[in-house]
Amino acid sequence: MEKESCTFSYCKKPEIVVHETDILILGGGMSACGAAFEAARWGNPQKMRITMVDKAATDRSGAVAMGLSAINTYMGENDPADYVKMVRGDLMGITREDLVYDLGRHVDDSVELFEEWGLPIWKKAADGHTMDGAQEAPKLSEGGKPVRSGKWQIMINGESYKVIVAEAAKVALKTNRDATGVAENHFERVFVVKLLLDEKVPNRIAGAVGFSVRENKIYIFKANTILSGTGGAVNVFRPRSTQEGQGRAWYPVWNSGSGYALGIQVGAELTMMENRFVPARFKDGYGPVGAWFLFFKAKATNAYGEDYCVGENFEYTKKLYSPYAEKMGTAIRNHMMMMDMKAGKGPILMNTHHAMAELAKTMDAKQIKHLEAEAWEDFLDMAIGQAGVWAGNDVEPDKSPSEIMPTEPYLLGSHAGCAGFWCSGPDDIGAPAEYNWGYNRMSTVNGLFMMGDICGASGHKFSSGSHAEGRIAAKSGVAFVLDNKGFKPTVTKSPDDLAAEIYLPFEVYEKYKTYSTAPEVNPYYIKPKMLQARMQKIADEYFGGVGTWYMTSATMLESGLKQLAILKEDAALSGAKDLHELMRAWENYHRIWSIEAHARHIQFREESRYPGYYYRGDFLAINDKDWKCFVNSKFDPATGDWKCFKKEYKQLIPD
Ligand code: SFD
Ligand code: AMP
Repeated sequence: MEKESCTFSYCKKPEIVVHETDILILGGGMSACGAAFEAARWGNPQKMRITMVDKAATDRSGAVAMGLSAINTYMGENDPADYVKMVRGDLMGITREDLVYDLGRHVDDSVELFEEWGLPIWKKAADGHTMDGAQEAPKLSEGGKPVRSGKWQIMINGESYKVIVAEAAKVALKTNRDATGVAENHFERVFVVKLLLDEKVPNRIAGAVGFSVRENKIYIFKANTILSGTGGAVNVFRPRSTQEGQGRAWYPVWNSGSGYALGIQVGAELTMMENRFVPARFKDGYGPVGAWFLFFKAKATNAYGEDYCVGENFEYTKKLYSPYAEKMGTAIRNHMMMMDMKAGKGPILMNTHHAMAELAKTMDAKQIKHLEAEAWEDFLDMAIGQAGVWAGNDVEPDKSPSEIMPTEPYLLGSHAGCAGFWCSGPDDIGAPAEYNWGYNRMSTVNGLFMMGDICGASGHKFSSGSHAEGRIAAKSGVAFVLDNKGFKPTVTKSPDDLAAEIYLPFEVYEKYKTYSTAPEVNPYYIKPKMLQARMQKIADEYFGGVGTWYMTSATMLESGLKQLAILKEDAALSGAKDLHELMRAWENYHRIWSIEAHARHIQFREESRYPGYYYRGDFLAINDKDWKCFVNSKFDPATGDWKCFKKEYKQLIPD
């Protein structure tokens, strides 16, 4: 089909805003809010201009939009070296221990700030009983003891978690406006479409372009450095939910792979993109299980009341996945759950009723009532839909068990997954030169930093760690700007050309919309909803989604990648009828880049490193001899080539 271009003959030309800044923070989630706070702290005295751009409203954007009921990374009495051991064990032996250690030694400072800013954190009373955040107790920074659900996790009343963290970021951005006299430096509801490389200095970031999802405006940001915290990729695989329920997934549906796509397209090196996260979740509402396993001490069993992580299942698992099976990490637990489901022993049940009966043994009536409220609040704080599913199905957690099952796969690097970019680490903990070639958290593109979900090979940061990582990146970003003070970004592509590229789906739609009677079906364009369905079907059926029980192979990947190449061509013919669909069109485009990277990495790694997340049917076991290494890749923006290669793994923290 003919290549379409936008000459604004059919759609209206948008207003074009050019904004210059020293530091450009992309995203407004946990890492970006941490970055704004820290960048202002170091940048304000230097009169550095700091700008944040979020596709949504920062108060409720990103994964923490609904709130959370636990902070999953708080060191407290623990040693960061033990944290590294836990992360290494959970991520099947391969992790960037320098990045993980660095995060461990900084994360508590962020958690203490959250409390300072008003987040209620549960505390242990002197007699050992639990006090929720409403009760008066010393702060963590004053020696208050948090209520631990697990070794690393602490309980919070977190419905307003994101609003609290966003407020601190917004205040920081305001202090930067005051320090620099800039009129506006916080752009909400602006979707970033692509990054711009400098046209004079090779491999050097120069800016980003995006569009308002509310007004007819294009934004061109020119920057000395960019800190990207634009999150992971959700809805790349066909979700388990169908029809109107498709708006529900565990991870946030609005994190659409921008984080990956923006960096890939300018040639930033990726690491461990073969990894994904398949969480076990309460069925249909996607309610998290951690609080139930760790805090309420509930046990999950098959339909016959049997523990699926012991006996024959475990013996078989050890044969293929030792010595990692013994760590009983997230992927391995999933794997054994799937074994029972495939053997017809489902549904898998979380025995909430047994757990609550056990806890109630030592409680009076009032305390039992409180316990019931906490069980509901666990979901009301972070997965409200799950509370709806319970209410709609007459489930009383103290009386009956609830079904759990593995979800569709998500790409992320801050929860129990590690897909992301290869970033430089700290220079003071003995890491090899390949791990530390520049500024902390800088990608292989000069001036482009990665944080949170997209800083790779360093999972288990969660909300608090992502915030802390944003702060680490921002401090390095400030140093980078100071060291490159004279830099003037060179972007020769005209603002009109950039606007035409972004608005192409409008032009295509307006040009052809009368060629058919139903605007959803047209030979000249594809609407975002249909394109997304096609992408999800390819990912699900060829790259190991729920439809194949997470199974794929060299031949399946090859076929799927062929289909994806055709889909990518068709994506250039996306049609959008309004700003919302324009965003959907570009989100899809970002998702396609993310899933392509994922498939290419799985294709390269000839083993099944993450059973329970995905399987290579042609290499079903783990093969440490050949594959105890990182798989990295790089797309070359000049030639369009994409290369995968091995990178050596070095253990820095002894067992
Ligand atoms: O229970 C663009 N997470 C949990 N962390 C915890 O500490 N405790 C928990 O209890 C956690 N659980 C949990 C969690 C997440 C979710 C969804 C649920 C439950 C239901 C994980 C954390 O939330 C996660 O680790 C961090 O939030 C990751 O931080 P970061 O900064 O990497 O991503 P983000 O916060 O999602 O923010 C992304 C931002 O980017 C914006 N954005 N902006 C402009 N242009 C574009 N093209 C953009 N694309 C994206 C977004 O708007 C957003 O602001 S539990 O399951 O374990
Ligand atoms: P989740 O709610 O599943 O996202 O988990 C929240 C936290 O609890 C994360 O730190 C998980 O790694 C941890 N977690 C969840 N389930 C278990 C389990 N069965 N055993 C140990 N840790 C768990």
